[in-house]
Amino acid sequence: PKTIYLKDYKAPDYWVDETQLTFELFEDHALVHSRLALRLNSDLHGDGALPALTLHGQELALLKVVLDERELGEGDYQVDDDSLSLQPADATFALALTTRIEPQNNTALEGLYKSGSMFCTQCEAEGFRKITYYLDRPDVMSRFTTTVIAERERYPVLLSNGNPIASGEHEGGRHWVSWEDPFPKPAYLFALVAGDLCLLQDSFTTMSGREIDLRIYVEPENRTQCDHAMDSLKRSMRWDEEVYGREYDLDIFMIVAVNDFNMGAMENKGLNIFNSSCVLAHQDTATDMAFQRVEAVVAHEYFHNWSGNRVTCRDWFQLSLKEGFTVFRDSEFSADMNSRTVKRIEDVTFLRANQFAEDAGPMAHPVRPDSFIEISNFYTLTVYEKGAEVVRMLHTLLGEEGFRKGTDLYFERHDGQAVTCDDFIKALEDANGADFSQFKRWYSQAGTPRLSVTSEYDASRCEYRLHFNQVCPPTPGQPDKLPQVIPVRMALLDRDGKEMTLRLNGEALGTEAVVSITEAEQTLVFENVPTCPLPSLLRGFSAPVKLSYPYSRDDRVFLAKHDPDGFNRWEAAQGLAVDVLQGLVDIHRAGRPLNLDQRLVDVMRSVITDSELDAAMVAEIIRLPSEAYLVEVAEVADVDAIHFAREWLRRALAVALRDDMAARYQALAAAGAGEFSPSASAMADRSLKNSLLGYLMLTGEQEVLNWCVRQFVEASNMTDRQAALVALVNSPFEQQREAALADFAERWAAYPLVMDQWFSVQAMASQPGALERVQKLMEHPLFTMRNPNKVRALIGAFVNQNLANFHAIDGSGYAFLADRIIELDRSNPQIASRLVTPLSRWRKFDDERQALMREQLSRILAEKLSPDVYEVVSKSLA
Ligand code: B3K
Ligand code: ZN
Repeated sequence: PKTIYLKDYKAPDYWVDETQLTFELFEDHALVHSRLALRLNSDLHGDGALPALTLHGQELALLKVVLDERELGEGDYQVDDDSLSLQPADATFALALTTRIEPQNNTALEGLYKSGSMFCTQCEAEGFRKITYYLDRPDVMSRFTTTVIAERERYPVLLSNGNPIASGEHEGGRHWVSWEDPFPKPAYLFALVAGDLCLLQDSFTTMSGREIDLRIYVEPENRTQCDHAMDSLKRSMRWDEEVYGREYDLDIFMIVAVNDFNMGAMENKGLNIFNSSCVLAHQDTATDMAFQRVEAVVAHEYFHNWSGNRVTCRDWFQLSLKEGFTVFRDSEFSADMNSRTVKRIEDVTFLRANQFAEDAGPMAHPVRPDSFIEISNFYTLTVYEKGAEVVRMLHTLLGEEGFRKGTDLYFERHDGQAVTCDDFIKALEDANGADFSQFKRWYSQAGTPRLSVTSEYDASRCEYRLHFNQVCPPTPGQPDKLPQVIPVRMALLDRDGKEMTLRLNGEALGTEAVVSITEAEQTLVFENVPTCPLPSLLRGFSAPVKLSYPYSRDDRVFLAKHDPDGFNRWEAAQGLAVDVLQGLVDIHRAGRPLNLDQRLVDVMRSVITDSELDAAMVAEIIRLPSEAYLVEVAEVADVDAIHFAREWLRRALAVALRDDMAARYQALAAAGAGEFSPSASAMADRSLKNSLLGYLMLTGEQEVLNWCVRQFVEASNMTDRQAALVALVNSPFEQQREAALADFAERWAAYPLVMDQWFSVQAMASQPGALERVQKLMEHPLFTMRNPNKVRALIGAFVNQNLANFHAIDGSGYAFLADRIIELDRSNPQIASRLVTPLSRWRKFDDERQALMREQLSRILAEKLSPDVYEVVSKSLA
């Protein structure tokens, strides 16, 4: 496989001004007729010399080639596995092609494929070349007209991008619909759907008074589960107008839900295609978490209409231009719709447990990568989540208003263009007179910077000094790093937890400030500081770095109780819990008995009994750091000790806080009884209630078991029911556990997304024997390796979330995963490649496990592999 480099970027030799497509869909094949209006790129070829035209194409049968009305013979063009080349005779010309493809055999779910009985497409990043020969690169933008022809009976609904312009009947029960998209777009935004779908319809009036037809298409049995997605869509449209001044541009906006989909959703122009897991939500079948995910993904895809579609990427190295920005936009939307602090805590928790691990592993790459073998491997946490953090820092540095001026200029200047991350930065700079040249290192340097802070108080001069030291560790291909711009939002607290006025270089900055750390070593001297303060640093996680400050446990307790900043209160409690857990891991490894630090009990009790505090915040504060995060922060991770210590601490806390937890649980259960409410506060209550139930079940009391069984049986919604199931499945009460699982499966067998939860709950259960259970579940009639959601629910959950069992010292988890990767690579390389991640992290573990994991990676590498899996496995072993 070949490596592609950003430095080799060249503009295309030809443009495609018009793209006319006709699809004839049949049960055993499809015919794709394309008619392209091509034009020489005269910027590159001013002398008029005509280079050969080379179009991308894969897995296509080429039936016909017509150049300017003349059908070409086989000697007139060259075809290989990846391309079609021919020699044009004029600077502008028309090319008509017919290809034959077999969507029903497309198991990679890229290009045109079948999900159940429906035809659908996924073209990003390079799937369009599996439909027809084309200049399949994002800087080639074209106006598309698409006609879809299919049997009316089976496929009454025929959709593509843009507006419907004509339709009609053909002989033999076939019908057709034509669609026209007035906005030039790259091929990756093309979409087509044909199926027997039902429709939820609504409308939205834009800020300029235009009425938009909103449509959600789903399979008939899912009709009642679309209201939340529709509400989320309307709120997203309003929010993008209010916050970014962005109005929707077509007359119709469609969402289609499909069951077989490699990721969450896709922002095709005017026709978003979604994994059904990111559309469907009803309280009987979906958890509150699923509701929030639907809201976030609907918003994300909608926001792409501007950040991605109207302004798109020049090449795939610029992916974060649209993804980082759009993730930032959707997370701000969710923050505005729900609790801002809780949303930030969730995002930061996710980033630190997952993206930090990626940044520290063999696949570490900059937000704007320099090279890749397979672009599908670069839809990563770094490009998405770290990319969003980079945009967030720009927002922090410019402030709300400055940032908006910058994005206004960006959208205005680049509307209809395919641009780069540098163009984005340039617009923000130009609109604000700012200089982000050093800041841009966030785009080019991989790795998570470590920011170490120490302090000194000089009582005689009333001066407080903070010393900052930043180091970014080496990553593959980048041994040495330069200092980055690190915005640190901070305050100084006095002994009562009150914020002091900050004074730097004679200037008063108020009680909270953002200071930019730009040097490897830097000292800030705060003046007029009357008493020795406790610093509250990196509030709201103002930069994606690993911060360390020598807080004592008592300092953390103080901050957890008194920091006026909610995010840092949580951060202090987390820091305390991490510190306690790391201590317990060490004690356990030394073979000594564990003991409980009462200060943690005290912090937990104070929030559990605080009815003023947002219940969702309480739930976040009492949630212990995940095993994955503890692995990430360990030098060499002892998974067994981490699992043991964490479980021990959970149980110890449950015992110590039993009465307070029980009282709060009972109160919340009573308050939530009766009618289901989808409100944010009801969700927050459920979240806390269920977290308490999880703890209480660890006491092993019969009385708690009764509460749990009762909640499972009487729950008015899936959140409560599933939480009770999780608690039962992780409990030692075998009979109740098996009964609940059987009952759940019987009740929800007809709901694939609910059954995904059922598979996951079991895959994540930490008792010994989990692998055998997973293997047995693979035989379950509702399980299939062909459906990505099922693979993620069972295999993905086991290898990513059940660390103690996956890392069993006999190597059985590793061998199992390697087998699944090899098997899946033959049908769906993208999904197979994602599954390599846990094995790629081998450097984190002890020698024995390292050897076992590498052995499995080598075994995979010895197979005939897709470029996807080859890239991740070979880089993991390098
Ligand atoms: N842009 C798509 C991701 C496509 C992934 C292709 N392998 C979804 C999103 O980020 O909105
Ligand atoms: Zn996206």
